[in-house]
Order: sequence, then structure tokens, then C-alpha cells
Amino acid sequence: MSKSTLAKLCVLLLGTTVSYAQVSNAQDSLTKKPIQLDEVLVEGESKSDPVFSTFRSEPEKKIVQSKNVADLFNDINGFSLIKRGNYAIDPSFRASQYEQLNVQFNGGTKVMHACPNRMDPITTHVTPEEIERVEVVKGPYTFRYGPTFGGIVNLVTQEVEKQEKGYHGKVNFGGENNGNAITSFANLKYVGEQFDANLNFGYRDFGNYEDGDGNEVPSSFKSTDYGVQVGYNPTENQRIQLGFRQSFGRDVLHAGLPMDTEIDDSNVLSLDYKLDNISDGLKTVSAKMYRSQVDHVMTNTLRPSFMMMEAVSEVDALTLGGRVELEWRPIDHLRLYTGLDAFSIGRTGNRTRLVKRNMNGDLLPAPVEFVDEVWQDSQIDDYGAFVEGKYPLSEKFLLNVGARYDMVHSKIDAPADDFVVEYPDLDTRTEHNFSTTASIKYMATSNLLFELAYGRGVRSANMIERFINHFTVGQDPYEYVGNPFLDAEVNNQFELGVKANANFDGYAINRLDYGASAYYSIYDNYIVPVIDPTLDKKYMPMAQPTEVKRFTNLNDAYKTGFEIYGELGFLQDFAFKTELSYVYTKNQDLDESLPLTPPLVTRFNLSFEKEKVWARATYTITSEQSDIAPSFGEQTTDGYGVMDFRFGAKPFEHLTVGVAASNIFDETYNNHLNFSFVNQADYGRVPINDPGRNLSAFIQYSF
Ligand SMILES: [Cu+2]
Repeated sequence: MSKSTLAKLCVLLLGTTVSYAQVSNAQDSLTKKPIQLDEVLVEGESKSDPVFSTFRSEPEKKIVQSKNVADLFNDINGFSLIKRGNYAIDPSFRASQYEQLNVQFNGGTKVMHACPNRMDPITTHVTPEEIERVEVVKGPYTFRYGPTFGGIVNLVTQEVEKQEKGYHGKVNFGGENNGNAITSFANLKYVGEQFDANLNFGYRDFGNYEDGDGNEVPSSFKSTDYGVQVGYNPTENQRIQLGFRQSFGRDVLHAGLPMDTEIDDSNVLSLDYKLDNISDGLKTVSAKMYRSQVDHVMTNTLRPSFMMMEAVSEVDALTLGGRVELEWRPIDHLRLYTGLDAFSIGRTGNRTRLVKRNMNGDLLPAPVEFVDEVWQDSQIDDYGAFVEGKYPLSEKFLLNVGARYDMVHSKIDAPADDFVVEYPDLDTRTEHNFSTTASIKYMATSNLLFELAYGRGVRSANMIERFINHFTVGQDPYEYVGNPFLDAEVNNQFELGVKANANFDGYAINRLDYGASAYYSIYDNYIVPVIDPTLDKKYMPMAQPTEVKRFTNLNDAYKTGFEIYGELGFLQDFAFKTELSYVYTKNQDLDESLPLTPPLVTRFNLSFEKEKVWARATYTITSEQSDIAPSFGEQTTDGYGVMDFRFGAKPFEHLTVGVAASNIFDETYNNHLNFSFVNQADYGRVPINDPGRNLSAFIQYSF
């Protein structure tokens, strides 16, 4: 069936519900709004938002492109992307990444990856179209949402309870010429007085993209997702919400990893509850529980190494978690939050290798099979307790103080023999972590806000850093060995910032928004893999590099940087925006940068926006990165400039169309954080280039 027939069918199907929705809308215009769950952390309110927080929400009607994960973060100042291809993309914020960022959905739900190579980060388990807001807390400045080291990234899916009553829905299709990608997404929701329901379905099929020189990059993937969410408001001040979603990734090629994903299935079950307006002293109780699971199968079938050896890894991850929070008003104006949370991750799985040839390349008389423990049945549990208070010292000064305690248990149930030899004292380990923060907001005028914050965020080592056993899991080609006795790493971050805006009515220039913030982080026990001469290489001992890295705590490391932005509104409908972000890191122990430090990025945006038509041109200049980490095989990366253009329109009441061109000048470039090609027939170990010119078209029907 062609795309257009499908579109017509969907329109017909949904058309019947449209007429019904119009009737019910009219009836419900008098009713009150139901209570809202704490999915959103940042509401744009100086008095309640966490300090140094920001959010980006793309108004749904202004979409011109089917989104991908990269687009979610691309436009947020300070973010970069760690790419291993076009699918496994991890956000990096101010040179913090992976578990250093507290990435979650809807105020707390987590999905942890199963793959030791991070082929399946949290961002791959949700349809990007579903994400309506991306919220960021830029440092360890609140501990209500779990242990936080470098900051919080909260991905908010559509909030049903905020919608108008009645039936709503949309169906959209997108296509891209670079890689012949197609995307489709459908959503239907019903919002009633007491009951609401939300249904999503998405399908995406991406081919291999070409870089600016026309070289094809192995990066194709397919994914199918669906989600169901039902909400019930038993009384005016209560809400209970149940959600379930599944995602199926298939045939994912990873240019920068040694294998490809055959199967990547995940599911997430979550239950939320909130009781509001309880009493004068105790205001609110909110609770959340979730369970998520990822099953991952990867092979080297399509890779050069398959000739020598067939490898299949079957791994899975189970994440369980929950939180209970009480909001108090013990005295006038003091908002006090107390709570408990828990987070548990367990992983299992093996790699099976069938060795077919010997070192010289001669066929063996019979292939020999080996089974390697990938995760050694490890588990990490984190139980936390937090308290946080917001108190206005005066009309203009708002004080926020918070503290958190985490008890972290880690254990390894099926250690490999050689891991036991390396660490004979393996046992269940318990760590006690204390995090604190204090910050002040000074609201000088309603248009001028100063913020000053200190936070001490603590992160216990993740499972790879503790328990990986001679696997190549980094951006460099070294075998990595975990260290179960690592100390937790600590980020002492200081930050000072300002945000302001001004409106000039009746002038050609009608609006000015600007802001800046500068930070300095002193790291204790920063965790990085460092070459350890006492370790012998386990797999292919003759192949370069022959050294092995072990995860280690650094004595001294720091980072510092700033972000600046300014936006000028003119002639009512136009805006010009400039953003700049810079971060500098130092690993003083090795006298080099910390790995994966993004380069200086400057962005210029010219946009035009009217009710029925909108357009935006963006020019992003990424500077050369010469502050590198040579011990990770990093090389200086050249600077580059990329021009993008988007245009959208709403020709009819329910219809949105969009076209976009990214990398218009077909620039050939690679970002400093891109991984290098690994185990590919056509490429040596050189950085993966980003896509060349890409033209896309998008159509959406919504009601
Ligand atoms: Cu994998």
C-alpha cells in the first residue's frame, strides 16, 4: 500500500471521531482541570523551577520534520551527541555523559541499556515523536529525582491530563532522501472527566546514509513502537495512571561498534499516583513505580571478523524503580519535599564465539566454541532518601537547600574464573553516598533573574566500570577491565548565571532575551579507564593495541565552561538568536583532556513565525577541537559549519506540512564525539562522518 493511500485511510478512520469530539468539547468547557502528575520538573516559573534549569518544548503544531533522537537535543545549548552510527545516540551535556547524566522519562522512569557497547541507550526505547518536552537541570542542584552527578535530562511524553476534553489524535508521515528513510506515527487519545486514555503507534525504517562526499555509512535500522496509557481520577484531588510501552528495534547497523543489532526489544510498565491538597501541613503525596526490560541480540554476521569467528551476544537488562515524595508546608512559604526512592539494575547474558580459523587464517578442522560471560549476572541497587526545601528569604531572594543519601549495593552472581583470580575478595559491596546542594535565586525584577548554585553530586560506578571483563566497550580499541572496588566519583559544581528579557512595544525591534551562565566543577575520584601494565590481553593477544585498560579513580580532574545566548525579536514575526557553548576539561593525572570533551559550538538562528506559516534557518559553527585525550586515541577534529533550513505551513485546519533541508551545502565533516568505524570492510579506524545533505518532507493530520 502506498503512503498516500494509507494516509487517506487513516483520515477516513479518524474523521468519524472528529465530529464526535467537537460535540464533547463544547460540553466540557465548564469543567475544571484535573490534577497533574509530576512528569514535568521545569514549568518556566522562577519561584518553583529548579535552579539552572531549562526546557525545550516544540509546539506540536509547528513541527516540520519527523523527529529523531538527535533533534531532541540538537537545539539545546550545551548538548552534544555521542554517535556510534545513526541509531545508538547518547546525549552529552557539558562533557558529562552516560550515567553521569540522570536521563529519565516523565519525572523518574528509567530504561537501562542491556548492551555493553550501548547499542540501546535510553533514547532508543521511545518514539521521538512522542517526546513533547526535554527538560534539563544543568548540574547537581536538585536530588528529588534520583542521584544526580552532572545534571538531569527529563524527557516528557505527551501529557494527557493537560489536554482539552474529548477525542484528539494525529497521524503523520515523514520521508528523508538521504538514506531513504520513512517514518510514521499515529496517536489517538480520549480525555474524559474521570478517565483518559492515550494510544501511540510508530514505525521507522532508515537506510544507510551518505556523508558529504557520497560515501555510504552503515547505519540502517528499523523500529516499531507502541504505547498505551490510561489515567483515572477517582476524586478531584487524586490521579492514578498506568502506562505500558514496547519497542522493537531490528537490523540495526552500528558503524562505530564491532557488531550489529539483530533484535532489540524493550518494554516499560509504569504506575503513577498523586494525592493533592491533603491538608495545610502536608500538601501532596506522589508515588511512582516502574519496571523496564531490554532484550538485546547482536552478531558480527555482516562484518569482516565473521570469516575468522562467528560471535553472538544475547544480553538482557531489568530495571526496577520507584519513588514516594511528600510535599509539606511546615511554616508559611516554606516548601519542603521529603522522599524515598529506589533504583535497581540487573543484567545477564553471554557472548558465544565460534572460532573457525586460527591466527594465520587457516580453517580449523572443526570450529571451536567459547562462551564468555558479558555481565556475569551483576546487580546494582540504589536506595535513596532526600530532603529539599525552598524558602523565600525576602520578596526577591529564594533559597533552595537539599540533601540526599544513597545506599548502593553491588554484587556479581556469576563471576568468570579469571575475574575471580583478578579480584579474589569479590563480595556484595555497600557504599554510602551523600549529596548536597544550596542555591539562591535573586529575582531582581520580573525580567531579570540571577542564580548562584553549589552542588555536590555523587555517582557510584556503573556496571561496566565495575564488572566488565576484557571487553572492548569504549570509543578506543582497548580491552577494558572493570574494577569492583572503585570509589564513587564526586562532582563539586559551582555556577553563576543570569537570565533577562525586555519588551519594546511599538518599535521595529520588539523583544530581547539574553542570558549566560558559567560553571566550574572540581571532580574527586573521576572514573576513567587507564592502561594498566599488570593486565594481559585476553582476546586476540597479538592484535594492536596489546595493552589493557582498567577503570581507575583519578586524583585530580576538573571542568569549566560557559553558555551564552541572545535572541532579538523584530518586526513582530521575526527572531534572530545566537547561542554559544564552551567546555574545557582537564585530567590532571594524565595531563590531557577528559575523553569526549565537545568542541566550542556557536549557533545562529533566523526564524519567522506566523500562525499559518513558519520558517527557520540555522547555521551551526563547530570549532576545531584540539583539547583532546590522546590516551583514548582521540585526534584533533577540524571545525566545520552546517546550514539547515526548515519550512512549515498549515494550509488547512487540521493539516500541517513541512519540508526541511539539513546540511544544505553538503559539507563533509565529523563531530569530535563521533565514534570511529570498527570492524568494517570499507573503512579503517577513522571517525564516522555525519550525514551529508538531507531533504525531508512531512505531513500531519491532527484533530
Ligand atoms: Cu549490542
